[in-house]
Amino acid sequence: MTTVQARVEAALERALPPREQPPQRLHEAMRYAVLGAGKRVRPLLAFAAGEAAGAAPEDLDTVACAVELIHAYSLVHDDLPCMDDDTLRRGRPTVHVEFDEATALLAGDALQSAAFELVASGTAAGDRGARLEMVRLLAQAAGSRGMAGGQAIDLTAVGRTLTLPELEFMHILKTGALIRASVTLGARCGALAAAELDRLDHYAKLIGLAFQVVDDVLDADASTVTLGKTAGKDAAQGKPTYVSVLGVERARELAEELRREAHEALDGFAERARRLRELADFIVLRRF
Ligand code: GRG
Repeated sequence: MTTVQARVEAALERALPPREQPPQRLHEAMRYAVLGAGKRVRPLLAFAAGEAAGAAPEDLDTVACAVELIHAYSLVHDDLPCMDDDTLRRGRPTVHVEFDEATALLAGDALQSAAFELVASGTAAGDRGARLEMVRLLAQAAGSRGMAGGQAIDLTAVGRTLTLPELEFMHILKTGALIRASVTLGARCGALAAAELDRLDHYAKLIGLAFQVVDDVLDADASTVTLGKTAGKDAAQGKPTYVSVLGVERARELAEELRREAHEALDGFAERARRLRELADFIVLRRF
C-alpha cells in the first residue's frame, strides 16, 4: 500500500498544474485539496484491479489519478457551506476555510475537468475507442446517475427516515459509483475476459457498500482526531445512516458479511487478486 500510495502521490504531483502557473491561487487550492493526505483508497483499488488484469503501471497511474481527482473535487464541494458546511478535512482546514468559497468551488470544478483531461490524453488501454469508453464510465460514475445523484438524494434525506433499500440506493450512487469505477477502470487497463470483469464489478459493488457502512460506524464511533474530519456529524445533522437504521452492532455485522461476499467474488482469481482481497479487509477493518 505504501509503495502504491507514494507512486500515486508523485503521479498526482505531476498531473496537477504547478502552483506558480497563473491563476496561482486556484492552482494552489487544487494542490492543497489533493496532495499530501488521504488514504488513496480509490487509486489503490485501481492498481489492485489492474494487477489482477496484468495492466502496465504507467497506464494505471492515469486512471488512479483520475479517480482520486474526482474524489478530491467531491470532498471540496461536499464541505462547502451550501452542502455539509464542514471546516475540517484530512486533518486540515477545508479548502473554502483555507482559501475562500469561490476558490473552493472553482478548484472542485477544475479538479473534475483535470480528471477527464487525464483519461482522454493518457495512454491507458491503448486505442482511442477504449479510452473513450473509460471517459464514458468515469462520467457516468461522477454524474447524476452516480456520485452527484447520490449527493442530491443525501441532501434531501436530512431529517427523514429512510428504509434500508433507500439508504442502499443512495450510497450505491454517492460512494459506490466511484469505487466501482476505480476497479473497472483499473481492470480495463489490462486484459480480462468479460466474465472476469463482471466478477470484479460484483466485488466492487460489495466493497463500495461496505466502505459506506464502515464510514457510518466510524462517524458514530471514532474521534475527530482519528478521522481527521468532524466526527458525529451524521447524528448531529439528523442524517439517516446504517447506524441510525440498523444500530452499530448490526451495521458492523453487515460490513463483515459484505467483506466475506467480496472475497467470494474473487474466487478463481487466485494470487492475481491478493491485493483486492487485502483492500476489502482494509476497507472493513480500518479505524479511520
Ligand atoms: C459534491 C458531487 C458531490 C459529491 C459529494 C463523496 C461525497 C459526495 C461526499 C463526501 C462525504 C462523505 C463523508 C461521504 C462518505 C464516504 C466518503 C466518500 C468518505 C471520504 O472518503 P475517504 O475516507 O477519504 O476515502 P480520504 O480523505 O481518505 O480520501
